[in-house]
Amino acid sequence: MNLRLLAAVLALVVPLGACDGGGGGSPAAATTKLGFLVKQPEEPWFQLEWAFADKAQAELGFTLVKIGVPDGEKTLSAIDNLAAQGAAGFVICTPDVRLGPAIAAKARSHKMKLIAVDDRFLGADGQPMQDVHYLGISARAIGEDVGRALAAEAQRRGWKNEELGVCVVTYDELDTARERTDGARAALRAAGVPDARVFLAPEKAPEIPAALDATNALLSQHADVKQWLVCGMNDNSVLGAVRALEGRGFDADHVIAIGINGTDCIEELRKAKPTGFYGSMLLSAREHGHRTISMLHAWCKDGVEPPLDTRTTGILITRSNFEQVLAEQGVTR
Ligand code: FCA
Repeated sequence: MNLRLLAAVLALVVPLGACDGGGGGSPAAATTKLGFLVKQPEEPWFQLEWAFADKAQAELGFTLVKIGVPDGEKTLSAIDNLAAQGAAGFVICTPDVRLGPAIAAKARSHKMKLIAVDDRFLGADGQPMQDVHYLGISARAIGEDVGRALAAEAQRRGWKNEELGVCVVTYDELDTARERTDGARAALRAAGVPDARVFLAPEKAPEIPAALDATNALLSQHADVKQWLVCGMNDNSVLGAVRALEGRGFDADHVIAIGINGTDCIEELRKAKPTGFYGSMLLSAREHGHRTISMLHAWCKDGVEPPLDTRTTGILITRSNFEQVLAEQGVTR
């Protein structure tokens, strides 16, 4: 609590102090204001992106405005609001990738710079907007890592590829989600798991309750399966599936589930009694929060344009190494 308070106080004080040193003019005139808009501010992943953006603010001396944008209306009014405050640009994880053209047009109308993070904008033609600067994960490769890790652990336990079931919690509306689960499926196939053992559970939203519902529907159809592998687009999708499996009596000995993010499963991995949630691909919230806003800052302040497309990697964390890796990566203290 005290640390949080200290962080809040620093966030207010540091930008003014920092720009006193570098700007030359009055502090208010020299400070660049930047926005960071995220679709699900309640998700630990996005809270960490913000926390790393806060660090960049403290180091570089700009003013950061963080806004949660759960829907299209809130997104467009948040951009107007930023413009009214004199912001020079913003980083955004949009609540809907099809808002891309509207967000880009609004940024242009206000002469604001823009970087999309995590979820890539789609144009009116349904294709990624390649002219909008983007930083996201190497979704296919990270999904493949999940598939390989699932297959390796199943093999270690002596599970038979022809008998186990794979529950793939899909969210195909989002390219980065589809690429992740497609990658996992491809790696499982390459490891010898027959396609006929792979079952899809489409979730309505990338959230625990939606994944739980989707998995329950799937499990009703496959009551004969005794050992399950689980993958999905992120930790919450996989956690929902693990909860559904627990509801039907499947414990850690009968489930191997691997998430993506690594930030939304910390409590799960800390549980004294292991659950079916075996591990996660830890993404770099530092790159997504600190690097995006730093690139935006350099672009707005010094005219240094960032690369159009930047991709980040992941690291597998399990119960045996997560505390150490999370601490090394600056996710936990
Ligand atoms: C998407 C997901 C998040 C996170 C991010 C990198 O936005 O919804 O949970 O995985 O990509």
